[in-house]
Amino acid sequence: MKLFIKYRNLILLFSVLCCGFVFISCDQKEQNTKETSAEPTQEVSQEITAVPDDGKEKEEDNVASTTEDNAYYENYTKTGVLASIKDVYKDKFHIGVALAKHDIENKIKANFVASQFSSITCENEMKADFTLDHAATLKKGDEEFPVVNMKNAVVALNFAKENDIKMRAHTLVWHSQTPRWLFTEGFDKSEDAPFVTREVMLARMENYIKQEMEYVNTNYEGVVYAWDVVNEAIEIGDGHKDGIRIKNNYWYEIIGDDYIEQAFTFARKYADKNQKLFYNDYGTYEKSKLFAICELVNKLKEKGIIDGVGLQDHIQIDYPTTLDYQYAINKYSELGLEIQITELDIACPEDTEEAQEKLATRYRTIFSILLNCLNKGNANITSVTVWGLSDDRSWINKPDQPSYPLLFDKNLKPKRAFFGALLDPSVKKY
Ligand code: 9MR
Repeated sequence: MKLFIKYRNLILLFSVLCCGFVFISCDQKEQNTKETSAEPTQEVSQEITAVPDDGKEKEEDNVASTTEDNAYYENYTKTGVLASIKDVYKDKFHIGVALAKHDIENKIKANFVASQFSSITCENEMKADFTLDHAATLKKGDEEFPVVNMKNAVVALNFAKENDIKMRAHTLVWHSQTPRWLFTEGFDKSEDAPFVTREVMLARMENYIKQEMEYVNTNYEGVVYAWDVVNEAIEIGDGHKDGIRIKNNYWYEIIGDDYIEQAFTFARKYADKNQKLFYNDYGTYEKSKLFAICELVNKLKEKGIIDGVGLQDHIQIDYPTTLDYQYAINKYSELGLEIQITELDIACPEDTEEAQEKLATRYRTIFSILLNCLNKGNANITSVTVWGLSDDRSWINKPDQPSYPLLFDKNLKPKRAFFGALLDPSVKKY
């Protein structure tokens, strides 16, 4: 205490100088952003992390606010002019949407997508169930060569190419939506057909990845910017020491522990040099899963075969907590790779005004966190994709269990959630 009194003036002077320096740096950074970003990109004020009295670092006050100029909701209600979310975030990250082929074949929806999104993902059409051609594989008669046919994905690929929209390719290696015959001797479809050896399976994996990437990159150069190389390979409950999913996972059953690394190695070999390779998963904020993913990704990073982590973010209004969500983003950021939010939706079982207003606030919170992490240089977030265009098209909206989790309603009218995602001042902060 005595020492403190003795040097009190010195400490005060030092604090004032430090504050001044931080203030000038932030101001400078904001100036730089202003210079490079064209309207209507919103400005975001960065708030300082609060440290509570007990000295433990508290949840960040993730409040990114907009200025009055960015009153998107007010403007929409007065003039009917709807802001474009992709334009609002154009200097930050891609704003994407998952689409089915029939969404794109609908002209009204397609035009709307082109006006609002800068990235698309096939909701199903680039999964192995849709890209592998059994008849053509049998016809070819090569035990190591499952034949890929991208006919289900061309509608999306053409749409992206024609409209200068980028694509996330989802997904190459997954335990789900992959036909069992891919793993059996003679590509046999019978239920009890025996599996091939590890060597044959590795050859099949390479040929499968090679064909798909070469097809996309030859015919649609520059369209795909990110590949979900491996999807959902961590399942803590399965009991593997590294958390690898072992149940109902034929890739693991036949190839073994290194199937993930093998997939990334092949993907790196055939990807275009500008394309980014992602590990993608859900429940990424659950602690043991989070640590297992970080371990896995770190190993892949050391080998130079991964560029990013895809956080699916099928979340709820009150789960995970903001603190856990923020913690997870911080942890993944420490990997020093890109982060993409790949499948965002927020389950909301009610369509009442009150429930939808809460949803809007939740969207606002999530986008605030992402934006603040990006703006502070803590996280290299390059893309945020919502998993579906409108509530009626959401995978969680089922006839017996409705949900209204997305940004637009079935008539493509913007919901309050849309304005929450824009950090509109009319949407309450949490
Ligand atoms: O939205 C997709 C739905 O149409 C499919 O029926 C389902 C089948 O598993 O897959 C859904 O998408 C999933 C995505 O590919 C991976 N993460 C979870 C998504 C929601 O289940």
